[in-house]
Amino acid sequence: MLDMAPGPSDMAGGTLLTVAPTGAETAKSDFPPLPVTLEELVDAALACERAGASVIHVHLRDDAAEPTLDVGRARAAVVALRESTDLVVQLSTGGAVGDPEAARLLVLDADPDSASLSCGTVNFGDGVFLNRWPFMVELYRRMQERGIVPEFEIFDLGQIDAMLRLLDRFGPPSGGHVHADLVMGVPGGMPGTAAALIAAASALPAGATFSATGVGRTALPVAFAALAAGGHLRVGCEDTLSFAPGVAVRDNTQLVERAASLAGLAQRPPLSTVEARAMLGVTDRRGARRVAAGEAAAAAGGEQG
Ligand code: KMH
Ligand code: ZN
Repeated sequence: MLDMAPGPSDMAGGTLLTVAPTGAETAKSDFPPLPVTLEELVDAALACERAGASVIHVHLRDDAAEPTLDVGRARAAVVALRESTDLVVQLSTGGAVGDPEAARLLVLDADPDSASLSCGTVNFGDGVFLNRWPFMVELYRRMQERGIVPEFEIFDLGQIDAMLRLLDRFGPPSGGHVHADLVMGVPGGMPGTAAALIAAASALPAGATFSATGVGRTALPVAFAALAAGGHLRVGCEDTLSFAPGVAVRDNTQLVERAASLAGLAQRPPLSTVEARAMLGVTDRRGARRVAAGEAAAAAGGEQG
């Protein structure tokens, strides 16, 4: 008998795989595979793209491998990643715990495809990750003005209410699609459990999509729960340094490969970068720039000739 029942792939399509390769909280000296130079970042991005990633969530490091929000470095990373990969380039506006709001806003000047927008204040281990409402509004408005697609970072259930309030007061995000990333298992945030994931996913507005990442040992339970609930996956050394109990992660590619195989088992294989852009409402800024550059060159040629 033919099996005509819709399967998970019919219901939810493929899986968006985001890699978060670096983060701001782990020291290079504590975890040498962490990509911190531009060259290491691009190498990791390329390998992760080959393994199935379609989005890269980027935190920058300075020459001493310390977290930085330097706009020049951010711009260089955006340009280098666009030149070498087709990944959707998402810059973190979260930075490191304690980073000042003004510097976090300036990250948008680097002209990324997408940027993270954390939806509220949360205890973050021993620190406090501060995201005041007026700051969230400013980030959101600037992203709307500049055509930068936000990814709403949700660390706790109430933050979904803050996201809904942004949408309600200021209208849809650039690109028109709402995509949230559930960051679970942060000490102080929502736990990395299937129950918490279902509660958060159920609170999202109709038509929204979500990815999920489980920090530390919650990585696998969160990944399985996200796939079962029709969600997408974020993996990487920003969130996970242990591959299995007592076994350190080799590198970001290993985590993307594992996520891609889980997605394949769920009959929801990784989305291509083209499919990811379509889903998120991200326009290809490289294409726009190429067209603009071509038009400028043609106009200059016309003027000279
Ligand atoms: N480093 C965390 C305190 C983001 O990238 O937008 C915040 C963070 C969120 O990683
Ligand atoms: Zn981040």
